[in-house]
Amino acid sequence: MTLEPAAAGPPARGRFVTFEGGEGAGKSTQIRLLADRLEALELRAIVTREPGGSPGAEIIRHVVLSGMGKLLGPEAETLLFAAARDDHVHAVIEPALAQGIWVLCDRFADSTRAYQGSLGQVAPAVLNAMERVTIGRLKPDLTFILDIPVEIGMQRAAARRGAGAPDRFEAEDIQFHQQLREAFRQIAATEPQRCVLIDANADAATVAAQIRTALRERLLVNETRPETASA
Ligand code: Z5A
Repeated sequence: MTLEPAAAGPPARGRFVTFEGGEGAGKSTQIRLLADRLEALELRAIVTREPGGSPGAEIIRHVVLSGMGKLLGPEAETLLFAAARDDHVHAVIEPALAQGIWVLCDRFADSTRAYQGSLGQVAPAVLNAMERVTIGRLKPDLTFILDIPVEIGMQRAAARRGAGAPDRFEAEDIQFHQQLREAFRQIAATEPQRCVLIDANADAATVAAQIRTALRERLLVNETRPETASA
């Protein structure tokens, strides 16, 4: 889907929905299913991801997932994620929302909080400062945190990867992934208005049904008419 020029008069702002969670939780699968659902409801939506989502940020994605960012140390690696986010927010996310387009984003600032904050031990003050610069007051309207036992998520990711080499984060040990799961669960518990914890240890259709229910309840999406009431 492409961004369209704004029509006369300001359109209602689009909704910003993010998907978070550990390895192999099924974020990409669920984001595609939700995009199809929104399209069926005649809601304009784009699917994007972090790190990446804009040409500049995709270059940085290559650097961090190759492991080169790790060599620079936790704070510098966090700066790389922040630089990617800054480009993505300004080039893609904000313009889409301003045109009334929904933005479905595979990972966002909660991933920095979990991976670089809880796991990488980058200080909250540093993360706060980077958020002020990159996202300002932008916050997801709704965040789905896909929760899955670590062993199952890692099995799914390994099956999808096949003979390919694990990336910088996939290569971390099981303890890292267990702590990561806890960090995401903690975010969900701390911000229940914004976050919905989804049991992702089920078949894709069952997980998608949980997501649609939460979307209906949280963002008042009317599934019987091709339009949405505002929350
Ligand atoms: N990172 C960071 O450190 N800091 C940041 O600020 C940000 C990111 C933004 C990006 O990785 C990495 O960057 C990420 C965190 C870090 N670390 N890792 N690893 P990525 O974008 O390459 O990948 P990912 O975001 O971690 O996603 P994923 O692990 O690749 O998977 P997923 O999107 O959650 O799952 P999926 O691709 O939908 O499904 C995985 C497989 O399982 C696939 O074969 C599916 O067909 C299958 N699947 C999906 N759902 C099901 C169900 N329900 N049942 C059975 N099988 C299923």
